[in-house]
Amino acid sequence: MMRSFKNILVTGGAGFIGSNFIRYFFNQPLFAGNIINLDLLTYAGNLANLDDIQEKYGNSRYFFVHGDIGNSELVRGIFRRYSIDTVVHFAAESHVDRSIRDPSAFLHTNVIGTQILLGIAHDEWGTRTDVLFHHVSTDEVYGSLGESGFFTEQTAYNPRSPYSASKASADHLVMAYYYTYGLPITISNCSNNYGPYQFPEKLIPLMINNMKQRLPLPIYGDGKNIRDWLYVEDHCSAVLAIMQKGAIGEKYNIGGETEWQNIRLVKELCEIYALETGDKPQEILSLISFVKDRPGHDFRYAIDCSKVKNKLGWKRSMDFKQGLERTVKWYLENPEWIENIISGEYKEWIKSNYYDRRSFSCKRDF
Ligand code: NAD
Ligand code: TDX
Repeated sequence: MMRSFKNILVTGGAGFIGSNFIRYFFNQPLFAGNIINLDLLTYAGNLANLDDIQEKYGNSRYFFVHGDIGNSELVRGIFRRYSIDTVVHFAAESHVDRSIRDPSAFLHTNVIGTQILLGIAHDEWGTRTDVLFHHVSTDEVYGSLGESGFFTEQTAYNPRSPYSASKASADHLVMAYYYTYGLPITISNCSNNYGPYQFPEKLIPLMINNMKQRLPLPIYGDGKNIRDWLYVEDHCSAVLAIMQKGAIGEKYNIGGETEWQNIRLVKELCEIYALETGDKPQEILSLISFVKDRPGHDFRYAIDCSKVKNKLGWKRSMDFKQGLERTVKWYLENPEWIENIISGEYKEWIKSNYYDRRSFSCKRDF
């Protein structure tokens, strides 16, 4: 059976994955639903990510509401005003380094905010079964792998950063609302995403932006940590497959089956960047700079995504190198997007260098 959706509340829809998801959804010719995007527009939220959607569907099928998922009066009002039948919950504080510096916003949004959304969905929906709460989570809840092995849906949770601890708490609350109150939920745990509109604090866009500005490319530790990469649209297609066909009360791992050491990835990015710009590869590669490691840096993430592939027929469609080329091109072709973001609060954040990075010397005075 294929589920259908009428009025979808997307939380965090002005962020990286949320905005890609909203665009992906409206590009599916078979979907006639409406989307209500609730976003607090923190430093990571950017309405410009959805200018095209606002222009095409604004106030007909797409509605933006500025606010906090932790504001229960606001959330309840949205459920009633728009007769919400589906929630896709992306809103979160999402950057591990920020969580190391100050976990409090992570608890507010990722834990309390998620509980408030769940509570209101339960209140407003009662025992309805034609509704769905899909929670978007991360593979980081499983902790850190050694050289071998994969995270499956049965892997025990072992979060090791304040970010992953907050996401793990949220996942547990979502399951608790299913077991205790029968709320119809699904959860996805995805590996590292990359692609257009990603905030330049995350590895790939940070490196591209630093290449442009001829700033050092900071590699934490020895660069041998491994991440499993997935193009953002492939994450969106997996979320949609789970919304349509996922079993209620179940979780699905999503991954790219594309494991790369950070140093190999950054070198590859340097080569692609040089090819696109005509710069000398050696000049870009020479920006690589090893810096103090992230505290508690998880060594390796690797996802076994056979459940979503076998049960729901999902598969990724983007080849990694092609996806990297497309991403580098997008950042080069959209300099004003980056310029707008690298102002205000983010500028202050870069200036203060996250945490102590004595070996990281900036060539440029911000
Ligand atoms: P992001 O930081 O780019 O976007 C988060 C969005 O949430 C922003 O628009 C922000 O304004 C909004 N937001 C933050 N606090 C809010 C609040 N209290 N109320 C309403 N809106 C709020 O994050 P992202 O990378 O797009 O990640 C989206 C989701 O996917 C997160 O839940 C994250 O944990 C999960 N995830 C991300 C990745 C990844 O690689 N980026 C991988 C797996 C899972
Ligand atoms: O400057 C850097 N140098 C560096 O070596 C940055 C920003 C990162 N790194 C390393 C740390 C990680 O091993 O690169 C890897 C990727 O780092 P991030 O982009 O910060 O991602 P990660 O910590 O793996 O978490 C991401 O994937 C899972 C997202 O930020 C999370 O929201 C998601 O849940």
